[in-house]
Amino acid sequence: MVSTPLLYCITFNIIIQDIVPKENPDNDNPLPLSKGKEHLNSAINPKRHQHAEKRGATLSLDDYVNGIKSGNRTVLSRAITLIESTKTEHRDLAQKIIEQYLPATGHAVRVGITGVPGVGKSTFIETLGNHIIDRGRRLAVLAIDPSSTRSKGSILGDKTRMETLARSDHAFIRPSPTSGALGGIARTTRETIYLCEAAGYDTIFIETVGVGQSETAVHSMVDFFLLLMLAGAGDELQGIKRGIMEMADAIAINKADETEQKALQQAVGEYQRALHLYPESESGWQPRVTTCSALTSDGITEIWELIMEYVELTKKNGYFDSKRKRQAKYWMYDTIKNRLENHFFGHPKIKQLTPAMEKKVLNGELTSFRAAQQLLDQYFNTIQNKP
Ligand SMILES: Nc1nc2c(ncn2[C@@H]2O[C@H](COP(=O)(O)OP(=O)(O)OP(=O)(O)O)[C@@H](O)[C@H]2O)c(=O)[nH]1
Ligand SMILES: [Mg+2]
Repeated sequence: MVSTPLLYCITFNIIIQDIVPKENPDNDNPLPLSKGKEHLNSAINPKRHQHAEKRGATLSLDDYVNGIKSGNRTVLSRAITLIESTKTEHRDLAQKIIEQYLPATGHAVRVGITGVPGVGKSTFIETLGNHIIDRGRRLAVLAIDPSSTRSKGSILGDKTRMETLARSDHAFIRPSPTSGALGGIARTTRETIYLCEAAGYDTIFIETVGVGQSETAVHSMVDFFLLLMLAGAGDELQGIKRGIMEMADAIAINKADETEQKALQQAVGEYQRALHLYPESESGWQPRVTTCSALTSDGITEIWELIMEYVELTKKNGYFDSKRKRQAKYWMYDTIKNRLENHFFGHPKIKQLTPAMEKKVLNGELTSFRAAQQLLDQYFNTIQNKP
C-alpha cells in the first residue's frame, strides 16, 4: 500500500505532466480558429477580417508575443483560443506567452458587471465603454456564462448592443466560450485578463449573468463588482441571491429613463438599507446605490467616477493590492482542485465504475462514504500502476 501523501504526489505529477481538463470539448483544435468561434468573433468585430490571410498559419511564441505587444487583435484572439484549448501543447504555449508578459500585467482596472438577463448589462457596457474610451482608455470586454441561459439571440444581441464598441480600435470584445463547465471558463477568463493587459488594455469589463455561481468566480478576479438592478421588482423576482448583493461594491438601478421617479427613489432606499445590513468591508469602502440609464447615458459618468474613487481609496489604503494577492492565491488552489477533480472524474476506470456505485448508494447497499472510498482506492491504484 502506498501512503496517501505519496499518492497525492503521484496524482499531481501525472496531472501536471499531461492532464488537460476536458471543459471545452468544442475547442479541440484552436490553432486555426474554429469556424463557429471565428464567425462569432468576426461578426462582433468586423476588423478581424483584415488579418484573415494570417489565420491559417501556425504562429511561433515570438509571433504571439510580438503580435500581442503591438496590439494585433487577431493574434490576441488566437492566443486566447490557445488558452481555451483542451490540448496540452496549446495550453503550454499559452502559459509561455503569459509568462513573457507577467511583469507587465496587473495594471488594468478590472470590473465585474452582473445582473439578471435583460437588465441591460451589454447596453450599459456599450455606453460606459464609449464614455471611458473617449477619455483615452482602452477596454477589453469578456463574458462568463457557463449556463444555457445565453441563447443565440442574446449573443446576437451583444453584437447590436455593443455596436460602437465592436467598431472601436480601442476596444476588444471576447464572447464567453460557448460551452464548458464554470471551472474551465473561469480559468480561461482569468488567463485572458492577463493577455488583454499585456495587449495594452487598461480596463477590463467582465459581464456575467447574475443568476448562478459565476458571480463568485467573477468576484474573485475583479477589483470592483457592479450589480445592475431594476426598480419596482423585489430581489426574489429579479432572481438575485443575497450573497450576490453582499459582493457588490455598487448597485446601479438601470432603465431610470422608463422608471417613475418615486419607484426609483424607493428602490434606492431599499437597496441602501439592504447593503447596510452587511458588515463593513475591510476595504474601507461603503457600497453605494445609484441610478442610471444605459440607453440615455444618464448617471453613467457618475458610475465611472465612483469606480475611480474606489480604486483610489483602496490603492491608498493597501486593500487593492492585498485583494489581488488573495485572488492570486485563491486561483492557485482552485486550479489544483479543478485539475484533480477533472482527472478523477475523467478517468475511464472511474467513469466505468461510478454509475454502479451511485446505484448502490441510492439502494442503500453502500454508504456514501464507503462508495467514495472504494472509487478513490480504485483511482489511486490505477494511476499508481500506470503513471
Ligand atoms: N429603456 C431602457 N432600456 C434599456 C436600458 N438598458 C438596456 N435596455 C434595453 O433592455 C434590453 C436588454 O438589454 P441588454 O443590454 O441586452 O441586457 P443584458 O443584461 O445584457 O441581457 P443578457 O445579455 O441577455 O443577459 C434591450 O432591449 C435594451 O435596449 C435603459 O437604460 N433604458
Ligand atoms: Mg448581455
